[in-house]
Amino acid sequence: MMNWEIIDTHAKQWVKEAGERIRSSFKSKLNIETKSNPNDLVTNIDKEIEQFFIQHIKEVYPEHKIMGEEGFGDELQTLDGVVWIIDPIDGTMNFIHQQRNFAISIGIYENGVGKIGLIYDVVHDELYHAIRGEGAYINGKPIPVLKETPINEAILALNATWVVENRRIDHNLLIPLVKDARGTRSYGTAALELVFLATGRVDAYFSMRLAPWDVAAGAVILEELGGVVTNLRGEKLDFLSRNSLLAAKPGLHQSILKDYLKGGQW
Ligand code: 2AM
Ligand code: CA
Ligand code: CA
Ligand code: CA
Repeated sequence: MMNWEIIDTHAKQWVKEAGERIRSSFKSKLNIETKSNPNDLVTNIDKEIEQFFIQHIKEVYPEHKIMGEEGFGDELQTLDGVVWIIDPIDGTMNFIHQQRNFAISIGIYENGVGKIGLIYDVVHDELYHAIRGEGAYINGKPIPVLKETPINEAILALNATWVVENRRIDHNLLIPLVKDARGTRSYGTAALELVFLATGRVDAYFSMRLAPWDVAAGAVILEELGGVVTNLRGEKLDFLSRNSLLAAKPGLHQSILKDYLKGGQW
């Protein structure tokens, strides 16, 4: 039997320490590089923090596997065993431009099933956290389970780029959804958007394309509270590839799928 409490204690300790390193980095000059395009950014801190986690995990849990955004982890073909899915800084653009609205995100999975989710809002010193079957917490305080919200009272988190004309997607189907919702918000960090949903600050979050490390931790936290996390076709996510995402309060998830997204090419 895996002792998730002990793994969780280690993970929390490392996340806090990594957060402290990130806060200290605000004093020094960042080294910024681009990845797939001029707006896809990475810094020396993203890389350092990922390496920091890998070093600790490998030392204490040599048999665990690691999937990290910046590529210092293992090359995984399966999710067999225990896999740490790590985004050292989710919201790198915000980190660089705003020094806020970013988070550390760590999901710990066993044979593809989410066991632990940790999302640390470094600047606000807020740690969102769940162990499967034990509820979800913010700085140790239980988060209440989610209540249903109808679409006309819902705040949707989404990135505006998905609603403008885009050959890859059925953006026309999103227009009625955005019109019917009470409001929209865009935070530029999937991990925090998922915990804002977990705490009821938004009611649904969707994206056309996210990587496993953007969602792995948030999915564990949300599902503990009755939230529903699927792709835009309503299917289970595949944590070995990129997925679209619809995460929402329980009734709202079903109605967005049925009343707005059904039949779309996602
Ligand atoms: P990142 O900051 O870790 O890269 C921004 O809306 C959200 O999408 C962030 O969570 C961001 O994570 C993620 N993101 C940014 N660029 C992306 C890309 N090229 N592919 C997939 N996800 C991306
Ligand atoms: Ca990135
Ligand atoms: Ca990310
Ligand atoms: Ca990242």
